Amino acid sequence: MGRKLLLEHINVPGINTFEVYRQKGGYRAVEKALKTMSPDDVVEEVKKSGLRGRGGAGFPTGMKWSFLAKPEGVPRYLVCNGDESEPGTFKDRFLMTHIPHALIEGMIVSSYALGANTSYIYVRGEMMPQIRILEKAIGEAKAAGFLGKNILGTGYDLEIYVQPGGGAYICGEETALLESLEGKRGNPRIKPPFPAVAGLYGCPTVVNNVESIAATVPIVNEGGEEYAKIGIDRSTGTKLISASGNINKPGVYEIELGISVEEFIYSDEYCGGIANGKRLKALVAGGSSVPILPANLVTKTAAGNQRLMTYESLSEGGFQTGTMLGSGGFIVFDEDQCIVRNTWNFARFYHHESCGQCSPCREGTGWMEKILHKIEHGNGTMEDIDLLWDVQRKIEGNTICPLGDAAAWPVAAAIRHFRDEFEWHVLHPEESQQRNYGLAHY
Ligand code: L3W
Ligand code: SF4
Repeated sequence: MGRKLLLEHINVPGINTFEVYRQKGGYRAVEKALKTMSPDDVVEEVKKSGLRGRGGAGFPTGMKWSFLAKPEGVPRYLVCNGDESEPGTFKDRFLMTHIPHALIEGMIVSSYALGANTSYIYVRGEMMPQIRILEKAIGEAKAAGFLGKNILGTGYDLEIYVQPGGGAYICGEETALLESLEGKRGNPRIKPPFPAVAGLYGCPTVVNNVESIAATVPIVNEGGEEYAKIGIDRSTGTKLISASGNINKPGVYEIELGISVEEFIYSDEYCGGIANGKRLKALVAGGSSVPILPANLVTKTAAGNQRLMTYESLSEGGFQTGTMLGSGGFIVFDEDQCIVRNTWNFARFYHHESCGQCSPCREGTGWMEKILHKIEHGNGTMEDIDLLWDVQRKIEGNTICPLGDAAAWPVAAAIRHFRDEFEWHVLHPEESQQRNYGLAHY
C-alpha cells in the first residue's frame, strides 16, 4: 500500500469540516510555518522536496517561487489554478470537494512563503458546489483564527477569495486565467514576462495548481527531504491520478511516483485491470493534451525498460515512443476503442476551446476536426491522412500558448502509432458509416 499524503483521511466522516480536519492534525503546517519558520525557510523546504507543478507542465515549484520578483512597496499574489477542464482530469475537483481544508491550509502556507496578503482560488465556473464548499471552508478557517488579520498572533495577514471561472478551458492557461481574474476575456498573454515578474494587475504573481498547493502541507509538516524520499529521479512525492476509460475501478488515486504503469492499471489497489476481460489497446497517460501510447509501449518503453509513473519514464522515447505525465488524466482504451473517433473527439474539444488569437490554432484546430470527422465517417481519402499530418505540424510550436501544441500532439501520435486504423476507415467507407461505438468515457 503506497503512502498517502493528501488523501490519507479521505474516508474519515466529516473530513470536509474544519473540526474533523483539525482533529486529524490539520493546520499544523500553518502553526509550524508561521510560528517557527521564516518565509524563506518555507521556500527552501519546497525546493528540497523536489515538488513539480501538478497541473501539467511539471515545472519545479520551489524554482518558480524563487523567481518571484519582490520590488519594494508592490503587492505580490498567489493564485491557485482550480480551473480544471482537461478531458480525463478530475483530481482537483475531488480534492476540493472532499478535503477542502487541505487546499486552504496549503494556500495559507504558500501565501506566507511568498509574502502574499491577498490570494485567489480560481475555480472552474461550472463547479458551483466546489465554490460553495471552499467558501465555507474559508469561513471556518477564518473563524478559527487561521485567516484574516494577525493570524495566530504572528502579525501575518491573509485574505483568500474564491473566483468562479469564465467557463472556458483556456482560462486554465495561467496568463488567460490572470486576464479573466482581472475581469477581462480570458486570452493568453505572450510570455515573457512570466507571471512571477508581471502577473495579476501587473504585480509579481505565482500561479500554482490545486494539488501543488495542497502538497506544501505535508512538505512543511514532514520536511522537504522526507518528501523527496518518496519517488524516483526528479519525480518526487505522491501524485493524484484521475483514472478513467475501460478499467474496472475508475476514480482518483494517490500514487507514490515511481510505481509501474502495469501495477497502476492491473492491481486491485488502483484501476483493477481492463473492464469486461478485454485487452488493452492504448493509453492516454496525462490528459487529452499528451500523445497516446499503443499497448506495446504502455508497460515497457521502446528501449525495453519498465514504464513507470514518473515524469521521466513516461516521456522516455520522446514523442516518437513516449508520452507525458501531464495532469495525471489517465484514460485507458480497450480493444473496442476507435482511435480515429477518439482523436476526433479530442480535436473537436480543442477547436471549440481555441481562443482564436493565433491563426495556426484557430484555423488548424478547425481543419483537424473536419478532416478527422470526414475520415471517421468513411468519407476520407489517403491524401486526407497526409493533410491531417501536415496541419498538426504547422500548429505545433507556432502559437502563443500551449493549447495549440496540446491540440496537435494527440493527432500526431494517433497517426504515428495507428495509421492503419486511419487507412481502414478510408478503405472501408460503408463499415465506417455504420460504426456506432468505440468512444471512451472519461
Ligand atoms: C518564471 C521562467 N516562470 C516557466 C513557469 C510558468 C508556468 C510554469 C510552467 O502549461 C501544460 C500545457 C498543457 N520564469 C519560467 C517560469 N515558468 N519558465 O513555469 O510553464 P509552461 O509554459 O511550461 O506550462 P503551462 O503554461 O503551465 C501547462 C498541459 O499542461 N496539460 C494541460 C493541463 C490542463 C489542466 C487542467 O485542466 N487543470 O491541468 C496537460 O498535460 O498542455 O503544456 O507557471 O510561468 N523562466
Ligand atoms: Fe488562443 Fe490557441 Fe493561440 Fe492559445 S494557441 S492563444 S488558445 S489561439
